[in-house]
Amino acid sequence: MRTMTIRRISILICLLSFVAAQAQETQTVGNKQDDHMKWWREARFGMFIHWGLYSIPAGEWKGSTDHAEWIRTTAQIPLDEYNQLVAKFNPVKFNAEEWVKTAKDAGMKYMVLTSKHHDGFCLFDSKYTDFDVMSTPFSRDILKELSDACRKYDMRICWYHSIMDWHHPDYLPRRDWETTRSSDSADFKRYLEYLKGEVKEIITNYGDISVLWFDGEWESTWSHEYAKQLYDYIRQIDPDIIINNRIDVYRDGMAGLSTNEEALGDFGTPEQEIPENGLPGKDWESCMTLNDHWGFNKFDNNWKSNKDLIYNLVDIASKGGNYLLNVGPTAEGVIPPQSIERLQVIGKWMKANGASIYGTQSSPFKSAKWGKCTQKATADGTRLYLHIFDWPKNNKLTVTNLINEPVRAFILNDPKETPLTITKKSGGIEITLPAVPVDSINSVIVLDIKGAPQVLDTPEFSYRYDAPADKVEIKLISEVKDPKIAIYYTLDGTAPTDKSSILSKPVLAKLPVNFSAIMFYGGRKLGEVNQIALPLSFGRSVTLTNEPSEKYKAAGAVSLTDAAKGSLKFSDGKWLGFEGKDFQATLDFGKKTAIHSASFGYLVSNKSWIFEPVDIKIEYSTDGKEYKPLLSKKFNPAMWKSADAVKHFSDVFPEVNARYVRFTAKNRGTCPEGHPGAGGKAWIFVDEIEVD
Ligand code: FHN
Repeated sequence: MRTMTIRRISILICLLSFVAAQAQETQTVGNKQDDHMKWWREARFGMFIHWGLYSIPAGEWKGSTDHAEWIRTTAQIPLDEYNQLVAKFNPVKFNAEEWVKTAKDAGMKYMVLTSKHHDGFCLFDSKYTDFDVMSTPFSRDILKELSDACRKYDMRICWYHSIMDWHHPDYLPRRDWETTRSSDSADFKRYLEYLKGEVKEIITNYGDISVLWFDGEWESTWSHEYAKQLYDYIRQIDPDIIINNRIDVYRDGMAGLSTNEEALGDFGTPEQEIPENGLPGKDWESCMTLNDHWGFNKFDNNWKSNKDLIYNLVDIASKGGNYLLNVGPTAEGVIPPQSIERLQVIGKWMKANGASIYGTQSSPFKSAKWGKCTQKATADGTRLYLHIFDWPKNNKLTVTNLINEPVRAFILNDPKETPLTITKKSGGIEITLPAVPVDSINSVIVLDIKGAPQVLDTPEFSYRYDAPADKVEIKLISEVKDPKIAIYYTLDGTAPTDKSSILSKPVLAKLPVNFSAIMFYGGRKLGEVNQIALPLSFGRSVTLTNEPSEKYKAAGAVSLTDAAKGSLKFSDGKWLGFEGKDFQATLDFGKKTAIHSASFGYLVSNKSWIFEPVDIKIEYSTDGKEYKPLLSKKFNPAMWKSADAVKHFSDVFPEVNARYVRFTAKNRGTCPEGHPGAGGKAWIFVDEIEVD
């Protein structure tokens, strides 16, 4: 039994700070030549291209169909068998100019092609290896044709180059299943010289190259020392070429940002994800696929929607990043039509709204209920681009938290720039919009303001709880110095006004609490109401019958009553996972307490092995020995087909006096037949047990 008694919980809610949110000039990490990043920061949007021998099998190998650019490894193809693909590589439909025009029409400003992926095959004529495109029936230098086409259409050309190389005899380590491929004579230092030779070829034989996009840097044989040698070598050849942070060994996985001050590289590389918040002072680029694969997989029809793609582009720009969107051409050299269709929709939107992306800076707002924001400094102030995905019902767009004097507002793609009515309302600036959205996905409203943006973010509060008292102290995180700012609050969930209690010192509130606060600036309401709702069970002592899994560490039993709810990411540290074991937690109020409702959170993930419990029981006791039933529920065993979801089982019951409340969830034990994990242990992930 493991009891975690909460002595003190201090939770950060959200931030009040009077920030003159200047258009943040992003400073680079690891590279002081800011001017050489200028074009890249203004570009905001590029095309990634994964193309090579792996495009020939198109994801399929001996009956399995989920492969792509990793196929040599994921299908464990022996080298001599994989090398036979060389004789089959003949992309007769490849037309570099068509590819460039596709990217340009999509609004992309640069293209990053895999000159060599992990399989070691070079799409260019290399004097250091015959494992290159010149040994194929195609026998044309693809990097030459693409770089020429890019220059013709004023598109910047960049190369992706893999450090990891599953073909070169000197690269180590071998794949662990390559038991018959000797590594006796392998010499990694000789491989580094080969790599440097190739890199020199691709940045000197094809004119001005804008970015070197390294990858495959994570294996134990690569080091910061090798990275430094390669980096310095490149800088001697081309001091201005932009280099990503995957040349070095400090990338923190798919989050993609460097974790060490000495990390080399000009920008971070989040992959298949967008940082939750902006990264002030850092250059970064999120690379993402259009479906689920980088290299062409003819079975993968899980294409992202146009709305999601445009949302990603705007979300990334609103956080000061670049969007590198991938295409995986076929073995014939054709970009799949489903990719083209989506790129054309994005291009149409960019044609009308590109000014709200190119050369913009990140949003001055920490968050906004009405949408996303990008900004550009103007001669006498700032142009805010308000990206509206959900058109306000009454056609009134209220921009809160902004102190600045509005100058004018109009619809970005209105060539006449017809002024929209602006009304300064209590709570913010209200813009009257047309009755219908101007764009089916994302309508952009221009709001010109005087000066640099001055934003008052919604008040941020912390709260702490001293067990076993049932009171919680709520206070502002940072002192409010501006006498024009006043914060009013209520404790019963009603909307605060300037007639409510004024927040002048920490508030001691009895649990459960429903704290609501609103900020006034110069007598005018400004911003959203911020709420903190804490149940009676918040911060209470919890004892676990079974140990949670070490594999997905959370804060332990205390995470069950800390008011922080897990997301769909079960590995976010907010869930307690139990592999093949039942879950049981006993909450102790420290004394008999009147209760009337209970809630229990759990996760379902059909792609993983996380199932709904077989059943849930909630019981109560006054002495911790004899328990009586409160609530229970059985679940349908076939639930694993349901989509990923965070679920809550909650209900009310006739009021009882309890000191202990026990939550039990029965694990389904093993994954059922037909499930991807058939026979494996089933998981239960739980979070936030609540009692009021
Ligand atoms: O292993 C590669 C993968 O094949 C693909 O190239 C992505 C794109 O950035 N990078 C690596 C996975 O992080």
